[in-house]
Amino acid sequence: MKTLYPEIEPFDSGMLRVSDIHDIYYECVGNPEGIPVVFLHGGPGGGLIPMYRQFFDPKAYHVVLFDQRGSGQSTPHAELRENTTWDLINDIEKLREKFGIEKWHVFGGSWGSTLSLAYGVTHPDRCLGLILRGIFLTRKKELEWFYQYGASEIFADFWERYRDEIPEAERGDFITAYHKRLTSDDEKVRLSAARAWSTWEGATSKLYPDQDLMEHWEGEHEALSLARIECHYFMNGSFFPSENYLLENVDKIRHIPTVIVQGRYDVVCPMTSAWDLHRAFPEAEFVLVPDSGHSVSEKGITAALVDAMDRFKANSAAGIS
Ligand code: STX
Repeated sequence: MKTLYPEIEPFDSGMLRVSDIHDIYYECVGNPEGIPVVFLHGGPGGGLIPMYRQFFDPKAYHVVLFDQRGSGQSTPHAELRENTTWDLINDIEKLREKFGIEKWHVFGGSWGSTLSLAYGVTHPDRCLGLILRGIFLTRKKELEWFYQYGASEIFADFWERYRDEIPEAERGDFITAYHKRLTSDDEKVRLSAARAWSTWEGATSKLYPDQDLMEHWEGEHEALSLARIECHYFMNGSFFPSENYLLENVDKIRHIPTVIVQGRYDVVCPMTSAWDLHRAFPEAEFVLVPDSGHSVSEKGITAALVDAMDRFKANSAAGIS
């Protein structure tokens, strides 16, 4: 089974001004002359961790990673103004132009898969390939499953904290109730809601709950950006013009070499969405990992992603796109 490439430091990093208020942090790893890849992290609001650099053979790939608006080291932190899906797509284009890249592979999991699909249907000519993991189409039923009722039945123990943050009278609509608190003027209210929201996601991301992951999302910086930005996007239908926008537009990307990697026991983004995408986009390779939850750090998911990137590298060397 394949594992991650060794830890690696960026050969370049910096801040890029993308609006009157936002600057985004970016970093490049690997070979500056290599095959270009852009890495799209989850959430939205999840930010980068160093492990995301390690899916790519550093001799073969030039990987550009960045913290989406308000996430990670991007500033202002956890900012919701001028923060929409379309702003992020424009930022990806600004980065592509900054590095003089004509086309690149687009690699994203979870919300990163959503954003990869949205970027693909908007700029199909810029995509060499799409590598998508833990498919998330941001439809109402997906949000209800995770934030209202469904996942609550499987992770009843961790659900309590998420539930108890909200008074009973407001539990008919958790996302709205959380939004009120996450945008409160009271810093304590914001932080408490952010920690409850983010640790729910951290606790449910792996087949076997991982204490380190939960502690990571308990951190003030991480919890605030993940919770505030996710909730802001989900209150706004992720800024898509229609509920089924990504599936309705899938024909625009069906010519792009694509791999879909999905964990069967993904409770954050259940397999139905990956399956719907597979049915709508049968040309894409569909890899179902039998013993994994949602997280990119599940061994089977990591192996499938590294393998997909190694195969794209081999095809590219052989002159096959
Ligand atoms: N959020 C889906 C998503 O993108 C509903 C996601 N799931 N877990 C994550 O992101 C973290 C890795 C940021 C915890």
